[in-house]
Amino acid sequence: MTAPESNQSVESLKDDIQRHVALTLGSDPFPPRKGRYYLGLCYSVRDRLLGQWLETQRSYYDSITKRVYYMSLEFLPGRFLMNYIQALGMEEECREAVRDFGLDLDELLEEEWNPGLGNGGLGRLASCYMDSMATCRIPGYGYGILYDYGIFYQTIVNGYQHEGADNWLRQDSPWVLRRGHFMFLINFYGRSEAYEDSAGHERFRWVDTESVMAMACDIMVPGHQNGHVTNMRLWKAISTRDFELEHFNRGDYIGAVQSKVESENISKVLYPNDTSPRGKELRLRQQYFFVAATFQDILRRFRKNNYSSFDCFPDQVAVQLNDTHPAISIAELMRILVDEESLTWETAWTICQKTFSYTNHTVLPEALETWSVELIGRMLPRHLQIIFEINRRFLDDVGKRFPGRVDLLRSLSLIAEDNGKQVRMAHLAIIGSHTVNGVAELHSKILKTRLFKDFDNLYPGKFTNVTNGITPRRWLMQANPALSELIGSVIGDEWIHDLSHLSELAAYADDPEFQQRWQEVRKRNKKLLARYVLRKLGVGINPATLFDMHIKRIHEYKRQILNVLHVITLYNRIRSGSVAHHVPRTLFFAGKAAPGYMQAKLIIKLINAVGQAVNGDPAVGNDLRVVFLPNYCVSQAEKLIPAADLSEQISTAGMEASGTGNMKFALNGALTIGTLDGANIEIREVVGEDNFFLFGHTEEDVHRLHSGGYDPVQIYESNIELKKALDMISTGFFSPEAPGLFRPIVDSLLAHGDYYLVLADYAKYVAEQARVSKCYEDPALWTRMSILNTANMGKFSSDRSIMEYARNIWKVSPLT
Ligand code: C3B
Repeated sequence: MTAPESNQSVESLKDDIQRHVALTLGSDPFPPRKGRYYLGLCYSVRDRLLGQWLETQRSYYDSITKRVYYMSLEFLPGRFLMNYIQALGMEEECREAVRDFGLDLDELLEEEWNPGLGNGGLGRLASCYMDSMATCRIPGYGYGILYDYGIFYQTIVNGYQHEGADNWLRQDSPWVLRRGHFMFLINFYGRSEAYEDSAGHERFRWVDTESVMAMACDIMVPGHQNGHVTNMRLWKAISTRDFELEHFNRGDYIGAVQSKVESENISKVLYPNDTSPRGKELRLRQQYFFVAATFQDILRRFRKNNYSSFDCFPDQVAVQLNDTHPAISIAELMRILVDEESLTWETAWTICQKTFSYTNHTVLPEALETWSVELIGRMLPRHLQIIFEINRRFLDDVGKRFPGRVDLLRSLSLIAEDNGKQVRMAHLAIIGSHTVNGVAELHSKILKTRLFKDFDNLYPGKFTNVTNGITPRRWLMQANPALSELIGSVIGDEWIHDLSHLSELAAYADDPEFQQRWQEVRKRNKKLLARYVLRKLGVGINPATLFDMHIKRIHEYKRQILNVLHVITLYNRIRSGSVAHHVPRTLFFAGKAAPGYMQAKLIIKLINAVGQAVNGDPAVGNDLRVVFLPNYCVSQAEKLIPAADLSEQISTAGMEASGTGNMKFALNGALTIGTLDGANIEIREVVGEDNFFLFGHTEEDVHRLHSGGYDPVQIYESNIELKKALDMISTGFFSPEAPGLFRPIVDSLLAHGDYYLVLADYAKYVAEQARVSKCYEDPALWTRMSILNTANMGKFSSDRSIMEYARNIWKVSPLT
């Protein structure tokens, strides 16, 4: 008698796990140990995916299809193991197999380190998009850098952020496939040399360069149960032989090793500055390194198809620039086409403009990348020449169309002159691309009407919007199995592929039985989180309280301070007994501050100090708790979000380009308290005004207040509760050991003009929070609102975003 198929597959999986433990890891499979069996399972799952991956890559070649190159200096994929298991539809099988060894799958999953190859939203978006490209069968690749050290590991010591090294590759990752045979030479420095070609034309070549090799390292990104596996290719810097030889010949052994190490530094570490680039030489090297390697790979594939001319290049290749980080691509493609392929400037430029599209992710002025002309000229001399030539032709053209408008030339130029000569990378990206998009409707509107207004006039139709999205596979199915199961039990599983199906849940919003099941799931998730917090922090929290979460990078524009002021206000009300009835809350904060961003680091200290005061005050009891969870990352978000009641999306209007955390919360049934900013606006539109807690000044108000007349001191003087909260911060109530510690925070709000308009929004925020509490006291109402949030989030699937890019920008169709 043959065993049923499932038994067979469980048995063969078990064999594979043990085989890998013994033969791949060289470990004794007995007794089964967690760490080893985790790896054995990884390799066994990977084996099952590799065939599909090879098949997918082959199908690209066979169908000679146009492919998308998603270029991003950051990716935040989160853990892979469960993602692969679910993509292959083998969760039950895996659970059973490891159970037979006396192990628990959920515990094994916790063994995996998060690849922290990104800072925050931009990197996580790139990973959601990879997931959707695979699931929607859009032919393409992700390209980036395999950093040895990802975003730093955050610990909190005495309330302060400490940064530790994130050596995620210390133990080889089972997911990274190193391709020693895909190596490209990357040049830097040297000079541009003019020469005459055989036809007597003046041409240029880049000579006397220093070089480094880029080695391809691949990570598979599977679609959901569709056999399609997309490749994410990350480059690692490897020193070149010549480089070493030069020193060896001089007998300088140590020098040879040192220069090897120095050249490999390029892919050593991710820059940890979210939204504010630092003009560091190594960062520009990283950008060009990954751009040059990627373009050699693109051209290798293009040539494989034996095209007779480059004219059809844009029919084969679409390159998406994820922010300006890869914008040097435009000069690089021009260099290849003009210098190496001998195309005319005009032909090359047409090809460029048809190939590139650019996504802008922020309007914060400090975040717009510029590189000094001096630095580019030294590191990439030929590229600087090309950038000047692009600019010369561009300004010529503008000058002809708008004679006498010197102001316009100055505002559009690729070169800014006010602060030493700087190349504006956003301008390069705009003029070298056929399409520029923002990431939410409001943000795209700001690009057109404020930041890049003159460009929009110049190129009508070039600017467009693609509202961000998130993958429902990771952010609902994987992160929230209990809710997924409940949803599946009433509307089936089609939402996994087509999130608009969630709308069928709306019919159950008032159904008492469904409401009860919904509440039970949410309660269970909150209990799981409480257990996690107890384990991690040793702090007990009560799952019956309102879970209020503010988790994202720490930045003044995200206004964690506004939240803290509300917490202090609640604290004061509880202490003074001025609220007859208080709805108990637990405040969750998590997020990293850029290591050099002192104000953000002080905010972390303040959150922890307030937490210490509140949590330790017997007068408060269980009514208010504040926890700061260290080392926020994708896996931690997956634990927090399904347990949230309230999602804090309280940035100054106009400053958060989109946000994607806001979407993850609403999808999981949390209600949002938020400003009219980024994608909040569109979330509120779909979930309905009644199911969203709105407050605060609009983007236009902000613009007006910034133009003059805003007086935070007057607000401070006239609001007793606000004044009290601020005075407590500034006089050392939360820092008795160093009373002046938090002065810089209060100074930024009072003495320095409160640029982020915290005080301007305080009263409305506190009032809206009171409405939150009131609604929470009515479980039937709250549950209805929660169900309707989930039900209406279909629009925010990254599948929808990716299909918009594919149709409107890349002009590619899904493979059949
Ligand atoms: C972020 C923005 O701050 C978010 O509003 C947005 O949702 C995401 O990008 C994705 O579009 N962002 C970032 O994480 N890093 C930057 N350098 C710029 C923007």
